[in-house]
Amino acid sequence: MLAVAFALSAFAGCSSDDEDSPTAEPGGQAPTQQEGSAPGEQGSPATPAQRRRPVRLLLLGRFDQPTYLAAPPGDRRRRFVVQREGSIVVVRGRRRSTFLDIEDLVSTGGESGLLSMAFARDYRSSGRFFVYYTDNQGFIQIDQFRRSDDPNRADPASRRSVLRVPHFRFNHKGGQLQVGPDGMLYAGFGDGGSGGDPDENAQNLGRILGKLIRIDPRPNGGYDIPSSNPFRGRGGARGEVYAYGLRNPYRFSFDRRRGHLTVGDVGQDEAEEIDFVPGGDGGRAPAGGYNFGWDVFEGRSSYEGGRAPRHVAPVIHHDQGGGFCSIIGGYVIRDPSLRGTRYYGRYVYGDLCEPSLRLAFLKRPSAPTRPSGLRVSQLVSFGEDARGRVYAVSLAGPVYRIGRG
Ligand SMILES: [Ca+2]
Ligand SMILES: [Ca+2]
Repeated sequence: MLAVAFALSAFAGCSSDDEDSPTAEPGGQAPTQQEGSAPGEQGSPATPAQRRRPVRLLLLGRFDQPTYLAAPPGDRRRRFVVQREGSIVVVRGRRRSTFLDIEDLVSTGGESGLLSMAFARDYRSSGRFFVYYTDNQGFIQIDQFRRSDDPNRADPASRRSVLRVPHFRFNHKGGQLQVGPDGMLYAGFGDGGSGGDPDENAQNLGRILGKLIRIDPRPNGGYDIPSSNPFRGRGGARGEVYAYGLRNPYRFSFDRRRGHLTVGDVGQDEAEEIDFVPGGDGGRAPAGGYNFGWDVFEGRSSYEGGRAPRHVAPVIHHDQGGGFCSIIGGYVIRDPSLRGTRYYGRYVYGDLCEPSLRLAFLKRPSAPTRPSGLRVSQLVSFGEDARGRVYAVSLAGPVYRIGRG
């Protein structure tokens, strides 16, 4: 259902360098403090008084239809905010500038736009990063770019296509890129759109749509398929496939400490779900091969019937009757400054229509979940920076850090 609310939100884009004073949070509860306005927020050790401060939404800034936030590994200072129409803003302290502008390449109808980015594990030396967007034909495009000589600017001429996937409907465009604990690039693709997966992509291992894939991008475009991929070499299957049976895995992530995989798979008319697979020893990525069930199942309910081999049922299932419309998968919180709070080690997630951010204790077969008390309207994503700090992104403009303030 992501499309409806995306479309409703399209006119609500906000903007400008509004960097002043605490701001009322759009969900309507306590005022939100500007990030960095309190001593200790920008890196100096927290005093005992600061450690007693409540966890709140701290405003990083307002952006033009932000869709995502990320940071290069080891970069403790900068945050990169992805904007739907096709630009990336680099934020360093109170300053911000345009890192990349590819608005001429990006389409923005329906659930389209520039939807995420990911930095290569060796970004410091290679300058390589990846973007996920819908192109002017509505096809899904993953590109590689490189940083320019200026660390706060990408080189637009460095563009290389990694992967392009035809897609002919306005919805279920996927949108997430992650560099996993193994350094490989993971991407999530919707099932091709409409309702009920009419092309039967999600259960078809021969198609990229309705999947998470794992690839190893080559330095100058294209990619290799990792030898460890679960379906590599199997007849009729695409070797890129890492997990399948997905409707629209709009947001997924890995726990930076434990390697756990979590996927927020947007539901049809009944259920919104979170899928969870524990990480391997030493925080390795899960091996792959999971079938998350669509369209044999929607959430925990039977949908179209048939067989779903290797089915991994969701650990969290919300009925849409409860105000949920499009689940927004988040992150396991590993922000060291939140140790000792009920946030640390919990998985935070939310929904585009239901503004209450939720915290879950991840376990199989069912994960207990409760409201966090924090609210963000038009929630469109979470993000994580190099220090493990977690952010909530509203398509209406504000980007918040979940922190003490
Ligand atoms: Ca179907
Ligand atoms: Ca499922």
